[in-house]
Amino acid sequence: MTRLHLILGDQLSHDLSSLRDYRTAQDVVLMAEVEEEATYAPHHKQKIALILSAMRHFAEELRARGVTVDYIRLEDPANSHSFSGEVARAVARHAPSMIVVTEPGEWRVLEMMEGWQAAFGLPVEIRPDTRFFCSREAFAALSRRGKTGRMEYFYREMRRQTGILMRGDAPEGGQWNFDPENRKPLPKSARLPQRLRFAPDATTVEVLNLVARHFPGHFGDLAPFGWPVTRAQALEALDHFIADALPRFGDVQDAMKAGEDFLYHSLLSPALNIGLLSPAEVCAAAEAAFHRGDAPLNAVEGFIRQILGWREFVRGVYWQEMPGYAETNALGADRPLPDLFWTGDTRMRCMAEVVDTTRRTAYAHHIQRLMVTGNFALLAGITPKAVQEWYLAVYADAFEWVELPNTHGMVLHADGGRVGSKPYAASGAYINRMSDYCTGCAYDVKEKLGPMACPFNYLYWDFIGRHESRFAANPRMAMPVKGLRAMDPTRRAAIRDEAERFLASLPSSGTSWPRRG
Ligand code: FAD
Ligand code: DLZ
Ligand code: SF4
Repeated sequence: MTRLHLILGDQLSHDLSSLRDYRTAQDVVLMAEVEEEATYAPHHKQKIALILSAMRHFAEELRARGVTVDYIRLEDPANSHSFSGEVARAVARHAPSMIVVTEPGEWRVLEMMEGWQAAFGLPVEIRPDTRFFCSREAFAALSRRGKTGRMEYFYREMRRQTGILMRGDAPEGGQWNFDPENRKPLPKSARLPQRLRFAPDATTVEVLNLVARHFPGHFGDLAPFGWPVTRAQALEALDHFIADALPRFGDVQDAMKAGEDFLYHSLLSPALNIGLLSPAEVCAAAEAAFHRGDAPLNAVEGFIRQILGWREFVRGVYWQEMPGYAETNALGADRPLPDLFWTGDTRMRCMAEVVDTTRRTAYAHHIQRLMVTGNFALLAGITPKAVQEWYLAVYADAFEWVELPNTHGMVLHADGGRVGSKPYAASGAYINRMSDYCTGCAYDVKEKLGPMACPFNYLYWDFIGRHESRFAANPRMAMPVKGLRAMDPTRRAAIRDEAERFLASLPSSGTSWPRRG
């Protein structure tokens, strides 16, 4: 009897658990391009193009290996445009004895899958996603041992378990974490590597045209499109990063520069998250560069920590805390998302730069996401749901399992401290130290109040003031609370007024940007 193996757009890995026992003579793989997935969040045009092109390439690779692929294109007239609808139609076509899937990356889709057994009267086997270092069960077991409260302790446990960057029982170089060496601004003399981008082939060009026709109102530019869409391209991108960017990745990991989108970052998150690369092979490539003497330990440890530590940690938190996690709003933030997040129309140069990068590339690096747009959303008290929808929509690498804990946890502290022990709130001084944005900004980063003052300065103190009693109870926020309490009351009132006036002046249309054309 035929088994129906469903593969989703972020499951493009030949060693996927749902493909493990595929039988060439009997079984069928179903892949479906559906509008529901392109519109449940208003995804950036490049993100949709990336996934559809990579799906089409992957289907061809499967066929070349003798797999029967039932591939439903977006413009197929009979397309029902949802996963459930396409599984229902495939069940009618193939009369399978069972449905096999790998667990998805979103709670929403898992819930959908859990309803299929009853809906179709067939067994549905939902297999663990084995493409991570730490399974959901292993994370739960580590939690029982008290190892998942903070990323750092989870990460050390992952280092011990995998042996990555270990010398026996001790961390390579005698230290677990080299972060203090990785916070330098970009030197003026820095020579940035030429980044490897991939010219669209015929399949990608076809998909780019499809996206232009179907989703013209979505956020973001479609061209230039340079993301890897096959495993072969993703492996090339990995080699390029290891050789040309990893050696300098560490020192200036937190730096930002106007007009430079990528600096020394890997740009590998889209390929990792859709399954073209595995986290294990990426970490192994970085570790090998260290052992060859091609990259220093601070760079390699800093890079591996992002994947073996943060990426695995946020996935564990996502599955442990959902579905309630998506509803968290510990700081009671209730302001709508200002339109400038979509338009970039602001005199704040840092915000305009990051929104512009995002629009052109469907990418921004971590510090831009955390300390510019994220910091603004935190200080302004924007409602977590709106911020979360924005981050899920605008980045090519955005999938809820990784995006939600970064947004609700790391950026907004909406989860009350599950991901981070304190909010990453900062005034303009931080952005000035780590970037060149403030030079040429309409505001003055040194001014604290008045029409020329950098908005981050008064927004910062207003934020501390709004949450004074909560932060007073957090030892890691003791310094800013002390600073606020040392301020004279007239200054505090002026800060509150200035912040309120500034925030009230920001247009917010109340609806999210992209309306489909
Ligand atoms: P590099 O700087 O080269 O880092 C290497 C890899 O480490 C990345 O490819 C990524 O796989 C991993 N990584 C780094 N930081 C994190 C992190 N905080 N959490 C999980 N993995 C991490 N990353 C996503 O993959 N998808 C998202 O939807 C996403 N949303 C984010 C939202 C916010 C508000 C913030 C602050 C961060 C978010 N991140 C997300 C994490 C991080 O910003 C991106 O992984 C990174 O910018 C991707 O670029 P890169 O591949 O060049 O990363
Ligand atoms: C994001 C996305 C988009 C835009 N389109 C599709 C699609 O047409 N077909 C598909 O199988 N997957 C798509 N995806 C990825 C899914 O949204 C993703 O697999 C789920 O959110 C689970 O992580
Ligand atoms: Fe951003 Fe303030 Fe610097 Fe302008 S002065 S770029 S608003 S931090």
